[in-house]
Amino acid sequence: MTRRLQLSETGGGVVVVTLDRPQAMNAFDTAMAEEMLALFGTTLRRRDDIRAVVLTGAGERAFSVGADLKERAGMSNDAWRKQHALYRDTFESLWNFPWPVIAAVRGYALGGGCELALGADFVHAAENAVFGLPEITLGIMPGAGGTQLLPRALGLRRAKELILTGEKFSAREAHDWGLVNALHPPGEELEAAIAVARRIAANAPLAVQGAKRAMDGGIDAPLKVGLALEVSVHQRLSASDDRAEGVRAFNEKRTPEWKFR
Ligand code: CO8
Repeated sequence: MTRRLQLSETGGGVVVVTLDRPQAMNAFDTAMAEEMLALFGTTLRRRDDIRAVVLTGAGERAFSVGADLKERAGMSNDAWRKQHALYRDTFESLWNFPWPVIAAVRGYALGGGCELALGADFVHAAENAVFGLPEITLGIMPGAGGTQLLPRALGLRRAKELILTGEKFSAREAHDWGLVNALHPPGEELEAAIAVARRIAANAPLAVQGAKRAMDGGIDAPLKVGLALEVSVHQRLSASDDRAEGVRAFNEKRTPEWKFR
């Protein structure tokens, strides 16, 4: 079976993961979900040279159009439930990934494809990107984080309108509403995302992981709980070699050499 994901090492601790089914607009079938779960749940997690990941789709037309509706045609309820459990595990492995994940979106990001972008830490998009959660038009509802992540990205009232109508929205709207951090001419979004990933990867790795953990863990907690989480993560960094190296390098006017400890 052909591989569904391609890995490209760009150096500097940044890996690009490409959904590689352009003939199917990078639709997610079971095999793609299994590969992604293995990648984010195990393979990339175990590598000690990773500092940031860029997630993108092959071809001009789509980041991903979500679940493969051809594979799903005629699926029994039981097979559907099992596949959805796999999709959830796959997305959990992305949500819990310890390093920043940046989505570079060109073309359609629909259904699970939109949820994939929502599950990344942030998104850079081509001006031609089209987003949407059309599940409701298919007799289902978003089930890979969409009902929770879209309201957090856009606000509840706008998310309700989009999810309950299933209507698509443009890259410009996604940018204006806060889902997309930056827009680029089509074809330039990937390099832009890699450039941001490289800037992140040049920072102290424990500090990057810690800041991400504090933001993700605190955003839905009461402020006092979030602030307490920040202190506890910060205290662990205070005892790190890289904390000392950062200040030393500043005063010696040189680039720090991080040890990840
Ligand atoms: N699955 C399988 N094939 C697809 C999908 C899809 N999701 N979307 C498009 N295709 C196929 C079409 O069937 C067509 O194939 P063929 O050439 O063999 O007929 C080909 O791609 C081109 O599609 P169109 O002819 O429709 O091209 P258009 O330019 O007219 O339209 C669209 C492109 C707008 C993308 C349109 O195809 C469309 O609306 N597709 C459906 C998108 C959709 O509804 N996605 C949501 C799926 S449900 C879901 O994702 C639930 C998430 C589950 C958990 C997370 C899993 C990742």
